[in-house]
Amino acid sequence: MKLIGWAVLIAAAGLTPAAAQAPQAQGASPQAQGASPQAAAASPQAGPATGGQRPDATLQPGSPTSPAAVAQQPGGAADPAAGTASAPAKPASSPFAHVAPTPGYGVPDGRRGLQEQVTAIGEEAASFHNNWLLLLCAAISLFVLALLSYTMVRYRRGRNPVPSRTSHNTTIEVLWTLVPVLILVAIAIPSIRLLRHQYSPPPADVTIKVIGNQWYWTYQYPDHGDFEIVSNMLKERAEVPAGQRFRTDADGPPLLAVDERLVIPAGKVVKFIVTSNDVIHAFWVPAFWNKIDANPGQLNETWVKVDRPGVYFGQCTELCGARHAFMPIGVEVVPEARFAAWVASKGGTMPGAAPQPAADSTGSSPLTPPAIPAAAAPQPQAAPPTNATPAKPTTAPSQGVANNN
Ligand SMILES: [Cu+2]
Repeated sequence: MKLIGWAVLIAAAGLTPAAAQAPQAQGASPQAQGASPQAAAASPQAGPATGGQRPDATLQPGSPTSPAAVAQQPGGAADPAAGTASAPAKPASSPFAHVAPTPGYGVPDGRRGLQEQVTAIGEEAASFHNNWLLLLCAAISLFVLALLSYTMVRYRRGRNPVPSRTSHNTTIEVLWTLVPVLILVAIAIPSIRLLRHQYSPPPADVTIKVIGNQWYWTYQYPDHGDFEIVSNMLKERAEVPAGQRFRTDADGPPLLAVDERLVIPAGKVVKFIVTSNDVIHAFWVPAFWNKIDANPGQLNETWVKVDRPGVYFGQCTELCGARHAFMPIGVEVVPEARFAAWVASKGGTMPGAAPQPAADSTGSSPLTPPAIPAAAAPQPQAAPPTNATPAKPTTAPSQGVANNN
């Protein structure tokens, strides 16, 4: 009996750590929930605790969930596995010199109203809002206020002891039916025109897959060697251990600056395919006007064409959990030559470059799957020869083609 008892104890001891780790690794809900009240009030302290279990905990179940150590700083596709070492991330991204944001563009600066728009759609929408909708709303409100005031004063009981018994007035009834209809038509025409422009994108020059995660963003560049960028919010100097990267003014304002920006070329049509790995997030960059939900299991599409190089910040705009407020979006628009340099600094290739990206070519040639990943893709994808390789192209390119139209 004693032996059996010991055996049970040992078995239990062996099982417990695994069982205990599972919930932490998955959602980290116990830790995150516990820390969340503090996190909301004082992001710094709780930040490392919850932010730490982001990619490594979910992607690599075996890795030690050392939250404080993992912290931020993924440094792109090459680094996530590194996990605990945050210092090496900096050298990886340092060859490409990022620019500082320009005040007044892409950054909230205390002004009221919409941010300065840098896309054609944004300009059209902002003009529609500022020069038409707002004026119309103001005019209607003032008219109704004036009518009410006049009625209250002119027809008050003291001045008008015998009320009118009028029950019908054809002219007024026609007017108060017709005028609202005309107003709605006057709103609908520019509104539908704007929607048409927004949802009939020109052919995409660059396609980027945007993935929301609790609570950070990943950006994949399927046309450029299929590399991936992991983007986390930068914390303040006092919030990170010595030696780790913290936010500076060149990175951007607090709560918006990120360690890895989403970099896109200026003057090109960039298609964003937006989805999520866990819950519903929303991708929103105010200066671009676009806002679209990132739903798990669904590909949404939006697009931008930004001519003005610069840095533009946005945020997740769907309440997605304890650290929803701490997953900003930083977009850097760069001239095409600098975009190519940035792609190269991330280990990617430009579409025209000598080694053809694997994602595009495998879709049309499932017969020779092993050769292409071996030549082009530095990813661990190369291992599964027949099953995994065709699976990926069939989903990704087919969506791309369908969405191109
Ligand atoms: Cu979110």
